[in-house]
Amino acid sequence: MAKTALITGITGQDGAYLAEFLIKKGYLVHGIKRRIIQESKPDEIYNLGAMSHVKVSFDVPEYTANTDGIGTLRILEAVRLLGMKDNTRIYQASTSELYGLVQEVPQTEKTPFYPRSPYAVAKLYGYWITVNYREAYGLHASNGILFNHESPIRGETFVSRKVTRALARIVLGMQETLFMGNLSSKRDWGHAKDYVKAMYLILQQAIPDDYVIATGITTEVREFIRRSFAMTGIEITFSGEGENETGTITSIDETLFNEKVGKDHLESFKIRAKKNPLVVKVDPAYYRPTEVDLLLGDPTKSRVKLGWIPEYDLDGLILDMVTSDLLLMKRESYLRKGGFSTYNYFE
Ligand code: G4F
Repeated sequence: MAKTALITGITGQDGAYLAEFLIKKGYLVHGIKRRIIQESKPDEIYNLGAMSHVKVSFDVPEYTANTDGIGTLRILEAVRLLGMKDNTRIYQASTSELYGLVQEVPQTEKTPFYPRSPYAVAKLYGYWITVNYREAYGLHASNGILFNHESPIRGETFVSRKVTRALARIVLGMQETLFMGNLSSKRDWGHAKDYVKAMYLILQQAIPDDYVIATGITTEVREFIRRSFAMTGIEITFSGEGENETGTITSIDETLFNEKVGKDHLESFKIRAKKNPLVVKVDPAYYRPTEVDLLLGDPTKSRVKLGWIPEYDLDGLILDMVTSDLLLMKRESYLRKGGFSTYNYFE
C-alpha cells in the first residue's frame, strides 16, 4: 500500500522538491492544515514549516520562536497525544545555524551549538525537543542538520538567489548594481534537490537519529558572486575593504556571454561595462547584528549510514540557478517591454 507523508512548509523550496520526490516514489502527500494530522494519519511527517530567514528573525523574534520552536513541539505533541507514535515517523528540519559561532571546524553531529540569531535560538529548541520526545516517549523523531541548500526556487532574499537574480537582471540591462551585506562569510552550499533525498533517507532508518547534511566544502559569499558572473563569461574583480569593497567587471568572454545570455544583449552590455564597470557594492543595511562567519559540515555520518551522496557540486548548483533566472528575467523583460509591470524582491 502507498505510504502517506505529511509536509509542513509544503509551499517552500524544500517542501516543493520533497513533495515531487515522494510522489514519484508512490507516496500520498498532504500539506499541513489544521487537524490534518488526525485525518491523514501520515506514516511520515516532514516538519519543514518555519520562518527561515535569519536576518528577518531579528525583526520578528517572537513570531520566529512561536513557529520554529513551539511549532515543532505542537507536531510532536500531536503525534504523542493521538497515540500515533508507533506508526508515524517525524523529520525535524534542523539547521547548521545552530553552530553559529562555531566551536569546531568542520562541524559534526557532536559539535556543540552556539546560536547567533533568534532564528537559530528557536531552532535550538526545535532540535532538543525532538531529541527529548525521542528519548522520553520513544517517538521515531530525527533531526536533519542541513547546511545551506539552494535551487532555482530558493526565496529571492537569500543570498544565492539574490545574486543569481541580480546577475540575470544586470546582463539584461534591468538592474545596474548588486548591493550586498557581508561578503566574507563562508557557507557550505548544496542543491535542495539533493537535500530532500537525505530527509527521506533519514526517515527510512529503523532507528531514529540526527545527521549532518552538507557537502564538506565551504565558499565565501564573494566567491559565490564571482562564480555566478563567470558562468556568463563576466570576470569580476573585488577591491577595497569592508563597506568600501566593490566588485568591477574586468573582462568579458564574448563567446560564453553569447552562449549563455544571447548575442542580442552583448553590445548593450559592453557599452554599459565600459561606462560603469562597477556591479557590486556593499550596503551595511544587509549586515546582521550577530553574524555566522563560517559554516563547514562534515557529512561522513550521512555518507556512511544513509548512503547519501549529493549529485550537484557548487558550479552545478550555480549553473542551474543562473540558467533559470536568465529565463525568468528574459520573460520579465518581455513583459516590461509590453507595458506590464514586474516586481523585484528585497530582503
Ligand atoms: O543566504 P543567507 O540569508 O542564509 P543563512 O543566513 O546562512 O541561512 C540559511 O541557511 C541556513 C542553513 O545554514 C538555514 F537554516 C536558514 O533557514 C537559511 O536557509 O545568508 C548567507 C550569508 C550570511 O552570512 C549573510 O550575512 O550571506 C551573507 N550575506 C551577504 N550579503 C547576505 C547578503 N545574505 C542575504 N540574505 N542578503 C545579502 O544581501
